[in-house]
This record gives sequence, C-alpha cells and structure tokens, in this order.
Amino acid sequence: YDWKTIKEYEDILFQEFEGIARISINRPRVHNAFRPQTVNEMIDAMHYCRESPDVRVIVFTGEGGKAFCSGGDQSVRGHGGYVGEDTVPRLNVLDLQKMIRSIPKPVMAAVAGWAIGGGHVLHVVCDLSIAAENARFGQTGPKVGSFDGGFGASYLARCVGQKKAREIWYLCDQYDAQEALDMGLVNKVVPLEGLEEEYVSWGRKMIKRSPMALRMLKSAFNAELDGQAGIQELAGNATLLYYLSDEAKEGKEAFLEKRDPDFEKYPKFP
Ligand code: 1HA
Repeated sequence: YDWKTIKEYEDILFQEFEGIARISINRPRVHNAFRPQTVNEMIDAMHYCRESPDVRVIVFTGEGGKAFCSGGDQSVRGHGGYVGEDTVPRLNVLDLQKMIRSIPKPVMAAVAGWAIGGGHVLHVVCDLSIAAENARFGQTGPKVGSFDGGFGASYLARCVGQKKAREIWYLCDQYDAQEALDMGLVNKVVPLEGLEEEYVSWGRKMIKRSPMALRMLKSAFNAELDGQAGIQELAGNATLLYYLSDEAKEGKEAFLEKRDPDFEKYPKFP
C-alpha cells in the first residue's frame, strides 16, 4: 500500500492511503509508551482528520509489530502527571480519548503486540479493534499506581461486561488475542502479516458506506453512554441535517428579509 506522509512528527507517523488516515506511535524502544509530546502530536493529527474531507476513516496503530502502546511513559511520570519539556505534568491522553470518541468518522485500532495500561484504553475507546494474533491486552493501573476511571472503566465495562471489566482492572492480568475476541474486547483476530490488509479492507468497506449514516450511527451509539455530551453530539448532527432543509432555510431568510417566516408550505410527517 502506498501510504503518503501527511505531516512529519517526532513521536508518531501520520500517513494517508485512499482516504484512510493512519496514526502510528513510533517509540518502539519503550513498546510505544506515550509521553505528553506523543499525545500532543496525536491530538494535532486528529484535528487534521476532523477537518479534512479527504480523511474518511482513521486507524491507530504502533510501529514495530511488538506493541500497539504500553501506556504512559513511566520514566517521565512526575508529581501529578506525565511531564514534558514545558515541565508541566499532564494527563492529556484524556483529551485524545474524547477526540477519538467524538470525531464523526469511524476510528479503528489495529493492535499488534502489547496494548497495556493507557495504551489498552486507547484501543478500547476506538470504534473498532482488529487484533493480530500476537496481541496482548491488559490494564496495569493498580500495579503501577494509576487508574483510568473514565472510558477506561465505564466503556470497558460496556464492552466486556461489569464482572470481566472488574477482573481486568483488579487482577492486572494479561489476555491474548483469542481471549480478547471471546470477551468482546476486539472485533477480529488475524495473523500479524495480515493485519494491514485487514484494516485497509475494513477501511475501504466503510468508505463505500454513507458518511452521514456512519456519522449519525457513531453519535447514536455514543449518546446513551456519554450523557449530555453524547446527546449534544447526536443533536448537533440533527441540527446539521435540519440546516440542510428548506424549512430551516426559510427561518434564516425571513430573518434577513425582516418578514415573518412561512413554515406552512413544508411537509408535515406523521
Ligand atoms: O493509567 C494511566 C492514566 C490514567 C488516567 C489518566 C491518564 C493516564 C495516562 C496513562 C496511564 C497509564 O498508562 S498507567 C500504565 C502505564 N503502563 C504500564 O504500566 C505498562 C508498563 N510496561 C510493562 O508492563 C511491560 O513493559 C510490558 C508488559 C508492556 C511488556 O513487557 P516486556 O515484553 O517484558 O518488555 P519490557 O522489558 O518490560 O519493556 C521493554 C522496554 O520498554 C523496557 O525498557 P528497557 O528496560 O529495555 O530500557 C521498558 O522499561 C520499556 N517500557 C515498556 N513500557 C513502558 C516502558 N517505559 C516507560 N513506560 C512504559 N509504559
């Protein structure tokens, strides 16, 4: 596949192929652990993905084939968060999680090797997860002095059920790809050599589907779980569709023409 670089970064690769944007963590020496800069680069790439009409599907993955992501880089964990060059401790991966959740396009995780800790949560918040046979999943928080009680707990529980989610967090065990598939943590398991082919194929399939239908569905799936923020997304999409209608345009035009709007001529549905 002829992946073209969209933008150069230090910690990630950001590429595009046939409308599929690929964000790949490129710190294989630490199993693709993220530092604040890594996350900021992913956030920047996600802004691009949101704005670009050419990007239709996003894939998160990790370079090297041995790790998707091993979570926050423990070597820069300081007093109150992960510390970057500005010396400020941050938990900015939480902002990235919200972007993955709210971008109105499908986001896939392609997991080869370790998806651990905050790296595991990253795949959990993606719409879809495809695992290579060498994938290993788990949370480590209670072992290393951390926890993610946001999507990392509540959405995980929605995916695998309350009992399993509590087991994953309380025991900090690791699970292989087949176990992940069996508990509904991933959508599919493929041989490592076939991972790229698989996610490109899923991407191509979704690109053939109606973008607006996928957008509505993503916000609909989110709405129930995400409270007022989820309803806001779904309602925002409803407003977008309403603005496309003649009835809504009549309201705006009447205002600009300083007359009363005439909504009578528009269809009324039962
Ligand atoms: O919980 C949160 C958050 C919660 C709320 C809000 C924000 C959050 C943000 C982040 C996080 C977290 O991610 S906490 C959890 C952090 N991650 C971990 O606890 C996983 C740490 N890594 C491991 O347990 C293991 O490395 C491994 C099970 C993934 C793989 O084991 P393996 O195959 O034995 O490799 P290992 O030798 O351990 O790792 C290879 C190299 O990568 C090591 O470096 P070296 O000794 O060769 O110099 C290792 O230190 C490094 N490495 C791996 N993971 C990390 C790491 N270095 C820094 N941070 C890491 N996370």
